[in-house]
Amino acid sequence: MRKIIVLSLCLLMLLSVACVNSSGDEAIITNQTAAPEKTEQADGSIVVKTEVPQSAEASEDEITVGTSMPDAQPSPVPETEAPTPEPEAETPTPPATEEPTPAPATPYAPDLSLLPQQYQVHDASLTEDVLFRFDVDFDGEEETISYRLDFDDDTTYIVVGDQEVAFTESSMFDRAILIDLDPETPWVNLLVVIDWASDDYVTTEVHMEDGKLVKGVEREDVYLAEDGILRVSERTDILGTNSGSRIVHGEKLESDSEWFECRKLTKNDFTVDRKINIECGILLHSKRKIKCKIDGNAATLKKGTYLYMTRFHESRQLIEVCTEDGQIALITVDYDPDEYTYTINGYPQNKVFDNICYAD
Ligand SMILES: [Ca+2]
Ligand SMILES: [Ca+2]
Repeated sequence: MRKIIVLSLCLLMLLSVACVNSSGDEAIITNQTAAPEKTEQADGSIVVKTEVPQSAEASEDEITVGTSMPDAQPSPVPETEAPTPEPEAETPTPPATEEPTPAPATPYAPDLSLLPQQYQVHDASLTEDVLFRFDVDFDGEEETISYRLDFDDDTTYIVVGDQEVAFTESSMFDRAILIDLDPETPWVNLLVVIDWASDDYVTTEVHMEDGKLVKGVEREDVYLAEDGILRVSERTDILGTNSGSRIVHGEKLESDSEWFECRKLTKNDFTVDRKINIECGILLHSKRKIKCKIDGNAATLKKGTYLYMTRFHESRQLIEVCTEDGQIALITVDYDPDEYTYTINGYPQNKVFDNICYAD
């Protein structure tokens, strides 16, 4: 019994000490695990009592001890949400009554699908004729295009409507081509081809601009090829009387190519017509070796080669030839003004080929 009393006193002392410590270090121990409390039962067994951990709310209150915190603000009472008004039915907006933008006026143009047209003079003695009827200045009125000749003044007059242009010292009016060379200009073009001598053609572009009949550029022999493409043919005296052509376009009758293409020979020209082509100087026979370029490399055509010219450069300083066996070669050409002749490898061309022919 005495032993029990002593143990009880000891426990009371321990509890009082623990209470003092817990009130002094309240803020500190809240984060520590409290030691389990042991109680000895009457039968001598010891019961261990474990403290239930304090709630987070209590812990928070304890931590705030001694700390200056602002007074807690009352929680705002949530306002009752006002009912969302039903959206009003959308009133259809009437279409804006804007003035309709006038579409850009489409420039008037006559039926250009009727062009090109070509008139070829067949009887040079006729001085009055109708070449074309066409609205050449897009004013809705058709003009008559005709011509007349003044043999006393050696002048050809081209008449368009109530206006005319004169070609003085003109040997012969040969043909006219009515064509639209530029879709941007409100007029069509008349190409007047005059033969000033024997097959020396000059083509002049004529059109009606701002009510006036005006002359434009001049070129040599402009004609409509079989495929309807406009080409210009030019003459040359290189390797005889030859001509070549290239495509022209626009009102300036310009070309994209620097080369004039000559007539290409067919297999028949090398077989059936071979002899006559040699006699006419179409197939040339070389009397000496000719320095040239083949596929960009320096080469030499042997003496006795038969060839013909396939192209000549607009500078008249370079020609392309094709040999009888199909080789394509470029030959440099010079002009000797003292001898009025072209030279090849320093020799007059008639010393290089033995059958050069001239037509006039
Ligand atoms: Ca007109
Ligand atoms: Ca035009």
